[in-house]
Amino acid sequence: MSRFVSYSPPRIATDVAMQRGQEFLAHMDSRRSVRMFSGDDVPREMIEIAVATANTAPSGAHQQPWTFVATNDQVVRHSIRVAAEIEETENYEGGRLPPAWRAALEPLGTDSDKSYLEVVPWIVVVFAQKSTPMPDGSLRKNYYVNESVGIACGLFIASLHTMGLATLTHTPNPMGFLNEILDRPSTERPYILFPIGYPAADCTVPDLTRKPLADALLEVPSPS
Ligand code: IYR
Repeated sequence: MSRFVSYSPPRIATDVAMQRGQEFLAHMDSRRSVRMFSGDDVPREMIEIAVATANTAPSGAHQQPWTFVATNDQVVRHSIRVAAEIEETENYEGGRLPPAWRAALEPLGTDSDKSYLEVVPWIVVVFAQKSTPMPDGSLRKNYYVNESVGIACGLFIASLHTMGLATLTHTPNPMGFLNEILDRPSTERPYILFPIGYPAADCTVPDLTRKPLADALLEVPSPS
């Protein structure tokens, strides 16, 4: 039996709404993925705020199928770096990345060096719960897990950027080692690893542009 409560957020005047929307757009457009971090400390509360924001995401059947695992432990970050570099060395130097994939990555200048994993004060690994153990011992199957966790990660990134923090949607491949290092059950799959910190003073990012709105947004003409 569902229960409903009233929901009536205030209607915002269109001009004010568009102004806000434009400001949010400009803010998000100033975000870049970062691989060159400062080692400056980031208070735990900022990580908590970002995860609390992610935790507001809509999800399939409101199952909220995510676990955010945060660490600022030097030893854990070292273990993650070592394990990630073993996999990425196989990818880049061992020929596991197909040539077309390597070519697609070339403009980003990525390689098997993941030293930023030890520079950043925080790593947050997001796990997707394929199923969730319930208090009665049963296992609940979750729906639309990828969509739900992806949306939560988007909100997480937006929150970090709002606080002036930098991150990278890092997906060392394969990343099953994260279950072991972070002690997560086999019902959870590592989804994205976020190194989090301030950008290094001499940080550079690839000179990329975003595709024009006309390529991202199509409008279906009304049938005449
Ligand atoms: N996981 C590798 C390769 C990689 C893949 C994509 I798609 C990227 O956008 C960036 C990197 C790595 O982390 O280097």
